[in-house]
Amino acid sequence: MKFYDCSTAPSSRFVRMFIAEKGLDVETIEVDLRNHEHLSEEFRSINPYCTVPVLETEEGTRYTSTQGCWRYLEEKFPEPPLMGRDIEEKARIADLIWRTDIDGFFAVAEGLRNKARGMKDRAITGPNNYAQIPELSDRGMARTAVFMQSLEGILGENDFMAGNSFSAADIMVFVTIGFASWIKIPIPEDAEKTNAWYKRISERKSASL
Ligand SMILES: N[C@@H](CCC(=O)N[C@@H](CS)C(=O)NCC(=O)O)C(=O)O
Repeated sequence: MKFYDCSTAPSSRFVRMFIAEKGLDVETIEVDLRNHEHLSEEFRSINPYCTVPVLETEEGTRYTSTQGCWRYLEEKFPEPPLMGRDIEEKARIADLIWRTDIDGFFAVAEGLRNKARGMKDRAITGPNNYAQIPELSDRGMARTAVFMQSLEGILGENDFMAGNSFSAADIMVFVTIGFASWIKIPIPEDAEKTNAWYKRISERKSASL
């Protein structure tokens, strides 16, 4: 397998952490997003959506989203299970991933990409250019703050986001919180359970990648 990564990008970090939690050793190819390597003809021929992560299988098939990469790896390497062990846990994890993507990850992206000087006309990832809308940045910041506050309720009395074992939902939320630091929105100080959970996840080996 080959994994197209960018060491600073949150989306490929989702997959990097997942690979590490599975204990896999995968050939990694660094894509230089800062210098727009992802928009080159060469990379377009690998992923026409011009984004990382990309996972290329031994058979040469490529998966070009975090969800596609995760699903392939989970089915191919079931241990340890990261996307649920029974029907209810699978559904709960899928719900949390969806919610975090929309209300967390995309909220941060909206906040960041609509204002950052280096992202002029790159308000949305992909092969097409879109102009920044500064008002959307303010909305993204507000939505991110609401997402951060919601985590305490999601955790409840559990040790992990989707219950009592580590899962892809923890990776999703953990990486999204790291991404939110780019727009300087931290976990609220009084969110005790969330802060304790974040510290626990940070201590995992996969979290240092
Ligand atoms: N979040 C999605 C989308 C992937 C994505 O947006 N990746 C970003 C890196 S975080 C990217 O490739 N950006 C290229 C750009 O900024 O044009 C996923 O994980 O599959």
